[in-house]
Amino acid sequence: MRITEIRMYQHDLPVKGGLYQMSTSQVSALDTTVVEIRTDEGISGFGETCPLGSGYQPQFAAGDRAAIGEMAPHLIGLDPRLTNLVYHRMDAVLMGSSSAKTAIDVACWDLLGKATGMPVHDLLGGAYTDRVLSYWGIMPDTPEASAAKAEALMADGYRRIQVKTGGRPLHEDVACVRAVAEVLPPGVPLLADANRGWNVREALEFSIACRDIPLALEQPCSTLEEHRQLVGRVSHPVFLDESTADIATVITAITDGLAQGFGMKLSRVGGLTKLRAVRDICEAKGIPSTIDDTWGGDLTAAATVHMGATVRPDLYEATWISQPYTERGYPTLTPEVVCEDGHIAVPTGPGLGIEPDLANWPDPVAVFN
Ligand code: 0XW
Ligand code: MG
Repeated sequence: MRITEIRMYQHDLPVKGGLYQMSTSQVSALDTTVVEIRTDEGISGFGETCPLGSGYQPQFAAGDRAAIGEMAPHLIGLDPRLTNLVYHRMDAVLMGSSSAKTAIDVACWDLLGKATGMPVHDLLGGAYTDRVLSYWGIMPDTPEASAAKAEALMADGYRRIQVKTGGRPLHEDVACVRAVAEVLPPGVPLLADANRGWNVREALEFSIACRDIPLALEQPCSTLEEHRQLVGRVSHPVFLDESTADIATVITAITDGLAQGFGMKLSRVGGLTKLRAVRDICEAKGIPSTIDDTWGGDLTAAATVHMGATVRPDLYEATWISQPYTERGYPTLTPEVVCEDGHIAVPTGPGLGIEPDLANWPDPVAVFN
């Protein structure tokens, strides 16, 4: 099988309710890029990359499209089923750009699955479950509203809660997290996710103020060096998210005791090929992790859910997908990947198990052949 053409599509995914807010950035619509890899055997594979605006990670949508355009001409003629070799070529052509590489890498896994008749979760070693747990990030609000939201989420079947913190006076974060903790049933994991919004002093103060609450701090500070200063000084486990840009950083974070868990994102580490390695390293070291992405439509959701289902259950935290937060996705011919009762069904068809409805999509923004 050979790659004959690569097409790139663009969609806008408006945020339900108009705004998604974190400590240091907010977005109202997400600009997503879908890659279609066409082959000489008449089948196509699809992948997607959808950064959370341009202020969340170094990657941004227009940059991703430029990066895909830089790499695509060099991939024509390769066998897409040989995912490591395709990756090697992408790395030879362009440094970094993990989120652009994700769209291409996932499309290759989709093709490998379609070519073999196997769903991606089987290619990744097999799924432990046919539906994965999801979780919800409660945006900054009053303690009363946050607690009410947490109660509603419990009634909806969610069993893991993030409270977004940072970007406001620390005592407000403490009050909110405390109010949410009070209404959560025992055993429901609670994370205070500052999305890099605190300095070291704030992270230490928050942890001291919440010492009696079982929770984890998710990406409290910005840099690895700041997180190094938290080791042995905070009362809570730390989950790293935005810092873990690649496999080497994941290894450092584990080895140096900087992270007791990860909020892991597909397009940050560079696709299923890289995330599979991260999954296996975490398993070897006994480190729990979520399997998420920054945003995206059904293709991204399918890719993360396939991978999430293959994480050893005692180390699997949950998979966040953007569907409950997105006004409208892009047309597909298969049922949408949706979160119901706080869980997401793992797609069963070959490859990603998602078929885009190309007849109802806009024309590609670029075609490479
Ligand atoms: C809750 N998320 C997975 C969605 C957004 O991408 C941010 C994020 C996080 O944990 O930071
Ligand atoms: Mg996070």
